[in-house]
Amino acid sequence: MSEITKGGLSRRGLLGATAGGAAFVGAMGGARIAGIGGLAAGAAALTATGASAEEVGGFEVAPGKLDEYYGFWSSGQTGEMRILGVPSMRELMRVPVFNRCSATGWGHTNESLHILTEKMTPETKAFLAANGKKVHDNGDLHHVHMSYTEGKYDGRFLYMNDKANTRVARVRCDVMKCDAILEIPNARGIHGMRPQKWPRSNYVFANGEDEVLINPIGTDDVNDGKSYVNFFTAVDADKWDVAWQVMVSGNLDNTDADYEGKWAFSTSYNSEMGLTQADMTSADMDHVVVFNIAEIEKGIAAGDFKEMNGVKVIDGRKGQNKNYTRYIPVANNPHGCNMAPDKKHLCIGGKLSPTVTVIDVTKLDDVFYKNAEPRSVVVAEPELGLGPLHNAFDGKGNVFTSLFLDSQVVKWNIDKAIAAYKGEKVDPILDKVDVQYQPGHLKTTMGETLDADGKWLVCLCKFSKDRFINVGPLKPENDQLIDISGDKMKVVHDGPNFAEPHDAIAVHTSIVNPLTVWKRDDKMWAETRKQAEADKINLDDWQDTVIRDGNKVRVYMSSQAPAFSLDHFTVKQGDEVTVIITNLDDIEDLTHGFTVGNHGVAMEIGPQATSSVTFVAASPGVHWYYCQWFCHALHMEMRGRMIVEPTGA
Ligand code: K7E
Ligand code: CUA
Ligand code: CA
Repeated sequence: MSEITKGGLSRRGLLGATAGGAAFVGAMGGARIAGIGGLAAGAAALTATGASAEEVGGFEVAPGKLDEYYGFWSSGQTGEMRILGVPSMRELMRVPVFNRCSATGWGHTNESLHILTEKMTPETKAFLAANGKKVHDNGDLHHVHMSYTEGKYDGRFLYMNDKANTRVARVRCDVMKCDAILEIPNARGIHGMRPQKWPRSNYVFANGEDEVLINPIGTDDVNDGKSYVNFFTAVDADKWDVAWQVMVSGNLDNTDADYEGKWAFSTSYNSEMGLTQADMTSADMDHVVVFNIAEIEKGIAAGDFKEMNGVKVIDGRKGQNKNYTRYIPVANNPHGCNMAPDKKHLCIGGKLSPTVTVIDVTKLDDVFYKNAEPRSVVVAEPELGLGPLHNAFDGKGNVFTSLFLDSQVVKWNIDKAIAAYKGEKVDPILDKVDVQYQPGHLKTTMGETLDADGKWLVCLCKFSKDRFINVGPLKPENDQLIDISGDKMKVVHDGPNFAEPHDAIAVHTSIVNPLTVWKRDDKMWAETRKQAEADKINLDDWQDTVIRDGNKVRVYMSSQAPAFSLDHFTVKQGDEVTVIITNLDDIEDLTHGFTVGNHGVAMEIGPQATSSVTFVAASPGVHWYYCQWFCHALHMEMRGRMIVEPTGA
């Protein structure tokens, strides 16, 4: 366990991809971190820049050349989704989802507010109203996954969770914009999230991590864990509503689904239902909950549910003697939950245990229907190192597991682990490589699909410490690229990243084909179009009309580089002003913007898109508006005046 593999140190041409970077990098060769504490001694090896692409596994993508994979990254508490190129690790785009965005106006435009508020619980609406807000300003986006058809990515949608405010969201892959958000009732802290893999992503499964009082506060003892439950949610991915929920014993951490459409699985680190950390880690064993999809659907159809806040809830707690759930004991405080593309093996990261538990999902029927002992499905439990969190696959029977405490990635073989579990004298571990430092998720190219190709591994390290020039007490994280095409893993690139990418997927470019220009009739601005039709405005044509409707004023304008159709408009102090802009440019990469000075108003208007924003013109005077996306040689001159006449004038 304490063995150190110094895989490919001399080949770490860390600055190979950066232009004119510092001359040397202190590559922490044999350095590892003991626990989360200090940095162990490690003689800094000096690595020269400019290693050739061949030497470092061809990760370098030359200027003008394109990546082979789209990397879709979460961003943790930043609340957005990011698109990176793999293997270049170049950040290509940020897609605001749960956060607010200064550049695009997400969380501020009427179109985004519609998406952000459409499926909010009454409880949240009341909370926001009491706090003078329309939307939450933050989110905690841990997991991003693409929609599947028959176990393969189908390029339709990306789904993601918000742990902070108990939501799931969807990003359209044709335009790479969020088009739907759903707050999950009953549950708290949606953490683990996966789309169904087979036959297609009819469901998006979403875990509640935090415990919820069963009865209204004041009814039971709030300091007794027995007063709490947790919820597993199946979102109907097409209707974008909750299909059903299952009430479970213990909390839920990470989740995955199988490749046959039969099961979903969730790890639980708080089977104790403790309310303090000491209590949550007190037992020897926790469990993985197995959800039997067909039985749950049958139970719902047969009316075996309780309606809670408009959701059909099945009772799948321990001791129900029904076929909705089974609880499989695993070592204390498990974390990652990853289904191998061999369709057979589910790998559970031990976290507090140095092992990964391997479950053969083809044996689950016996546990549900033949009373087999729950642990009979465990076929391997290799000891891999300290702090195993997540698992990734190469499609060749091997697993890559992140070792948080050891700061390593371990490569091991499932068949060998099964043989060792049976008592054969084989070592399942094939290789270990140091990573810098403390890895969480790690992802292989196409590794969560039947197309796993075993080319690249991205390891998302929580700490970067000495890997980059010091930017102050708050450091970036370090997303490392590892070449896994050979027998030995090779770390080939360091990628600083801002708070806090937990997870990522890498999807081959052949699967994703976004538009370059919006379609004029896109449903993103359907509500705005309805209003325009009522106002007898043709949004598809040049518009420069100001419509007064009591103290509501709607300003319709279009944009074509380098001008807005209106170089000024006049409103009265106290008017509620809605500015609706259609970008009539239909050229690739010709985005305009609209910013009103000193009004906190800014929005993006993509080519052929319509965007709108509403505010109260409270301060009399002349306020300049301008285009904030560089669009033309006369971009600076693309501006105009909002004249606000004082009340009584
Ligand atoms: Cu391990 Cu939220 Cu997927 Cu973070 S979780 S690492
Ligand atoms: Cu239009 Cu800048
Ligand atoms: Ca526990």
